Amino acid sequence: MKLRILSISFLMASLTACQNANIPSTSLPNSAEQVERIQKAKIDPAKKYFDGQVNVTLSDPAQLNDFVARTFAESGLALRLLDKVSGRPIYLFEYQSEKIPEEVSRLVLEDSSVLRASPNYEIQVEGFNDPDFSKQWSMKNTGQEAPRSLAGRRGSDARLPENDYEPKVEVVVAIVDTGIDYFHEDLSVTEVIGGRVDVVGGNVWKNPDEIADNGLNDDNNGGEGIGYVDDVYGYDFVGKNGSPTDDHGHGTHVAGVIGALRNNFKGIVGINKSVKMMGIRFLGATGGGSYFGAVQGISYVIDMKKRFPEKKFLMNCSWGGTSRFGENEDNDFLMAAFQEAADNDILTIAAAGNSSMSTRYNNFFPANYAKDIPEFISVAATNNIDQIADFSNYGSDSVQIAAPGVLILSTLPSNKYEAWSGTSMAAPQVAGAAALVWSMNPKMTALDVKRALLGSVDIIPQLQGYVSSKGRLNIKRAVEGDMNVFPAVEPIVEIVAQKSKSPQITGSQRLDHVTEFQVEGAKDIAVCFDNLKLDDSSDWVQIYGSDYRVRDIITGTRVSKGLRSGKIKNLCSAPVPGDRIFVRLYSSSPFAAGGGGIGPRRGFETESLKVTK
Ligand SMILES: [Ca+2]
Ligand SMILES: [Ca+2]
Ligand SMILES: [Ca+2]
Ligand SMILES: [Ca+2]
Repeated sequence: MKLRILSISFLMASLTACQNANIPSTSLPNSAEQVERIQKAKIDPAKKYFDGQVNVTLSDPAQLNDFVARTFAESGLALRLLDKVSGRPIYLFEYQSEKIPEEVSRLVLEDSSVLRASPNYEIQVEGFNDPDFSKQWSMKNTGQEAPRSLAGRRGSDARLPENDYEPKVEVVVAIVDTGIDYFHEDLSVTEVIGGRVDVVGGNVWKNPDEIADNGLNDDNNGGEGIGYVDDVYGYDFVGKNGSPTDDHGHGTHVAGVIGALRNNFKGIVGINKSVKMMGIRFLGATGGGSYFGAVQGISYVIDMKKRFPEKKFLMNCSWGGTSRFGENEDNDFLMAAFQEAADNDILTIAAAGNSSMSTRYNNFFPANYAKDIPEFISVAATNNIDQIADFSNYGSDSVQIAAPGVLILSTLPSNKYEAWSGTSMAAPQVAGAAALVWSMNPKMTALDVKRALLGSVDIIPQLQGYVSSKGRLNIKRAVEGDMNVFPAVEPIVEIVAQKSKSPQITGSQRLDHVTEFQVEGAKDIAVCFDNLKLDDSSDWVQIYGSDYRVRDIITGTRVSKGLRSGKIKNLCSAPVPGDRIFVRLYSSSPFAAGGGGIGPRRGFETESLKVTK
């Protein structure tokens, strides 16, 4: 393997010599160690220097001409003096060669007259040199306009720390999605080796035990006869091959948020300086896929975790649907897969969904597994003034945290960039933060990482009732362990007795009835039911405020689960902002359709209003 790289490096050097006939070809030995050093130097995207320049300090200024002559005679390197520091033997040379400045520095250091030698590094003003960082309001909100949107509010962002945290342990983030463009200029560092593109650095996962493109399952993973052949960057469960490339864009967008390369003079800034992103492709070119494919992907990740127990594993799941994989939680294969991941200390971060509904009573999977699996986080989306995004699902017990998810600029296949919106874009902010926290705290469990994230949120009043942590992700505080001592300054909550009854629905009656409540001076109001009876298929209770935006939907399916005699006590709706709340009881179709007779009475009785002032 190393020999192959050697011969190519050598070939490149010879070509250069031919192009520049006046520069003699190098006689420098290309030791394996040297090649490795060059590779290492090249793969650090944070280092940017002036090509073809080197700083040299000599022990004696009188040595200058002899030094230049010796260098040319011994290594064929023609140095030309560009500049010097007056009164000191410190020189800036330029040279013509394919050699990188690190290599030239090491070479001239061997001369006895040289005290110091180094590449001429560029100095940058503070902050990131990535050209589009200023458009990433989600990372640093300066009040700039989000692309195609209104001006934001300073600080309403995920609070990206600008420190380059060096990981203490390797964290693998499996992006269970449409694949990843793992050759993207802002995700990995690539080189052409032996006529094919290879990843030599950056934030893309490479399976160390698998040899690419040899048609063999070198690490023998995936069981006998059905193993994963050439799975270097993850696996493609749609195409059933080892190249999870992305022909949709979604997975690559997610990847950019978590680990776009920082300070590489390209594109955007990811949350992690160093992370390994594994492509698990189970969604095809149209963005569609099956839960079965998801289970295959999750099982692959669990198997990899078992092979590399010292590494930390996370999964980002920016997808979902309203159906369970099985009829109930006992027969839900998808939930069982996530539970097995949790049992193996894998933390899953999922998008809460984009249906503007409360997932407290409505299904949305996998996000709602957060209700049952502790090592699982459901993420809602906020906009650039820290409001819940108008498309975002929410739930005071079903969704744990909010993160920026409106017009998020990130990577797309073929070195492109675009701003997309969705809880899909919010989840990777939390996944990226989780990777960063875990990389700095190797002793943490998946559950510890989740606690660190939820405990360090910025408490946002307008997120009360929408996410259980009551706040928006703060990456800087999470990685610094700056936890909220008190959960929040609790708002004044008043319980206002409010007895009222809806009309009773009986038999095959149709009904559409709205009950309105008002409490002067209220910031938000939730309605609490004493008695709620609804039919599984045809009855709905919608909760909305004076903006007519539905904040909660309660259906018979939800309230009848686990209840005796279909009656529920102390069920409160999601809160509605403002001083008015509307409860709409809606019965769409005859109750008797299935039973053929007169059913029990349905409707609601309210007990109280929960009012925040
Ligand atoms: Ca394999
Ligand atoms: Ca192979
Ligand atoms: Ca493929
Ligand atoms: Ca970048």
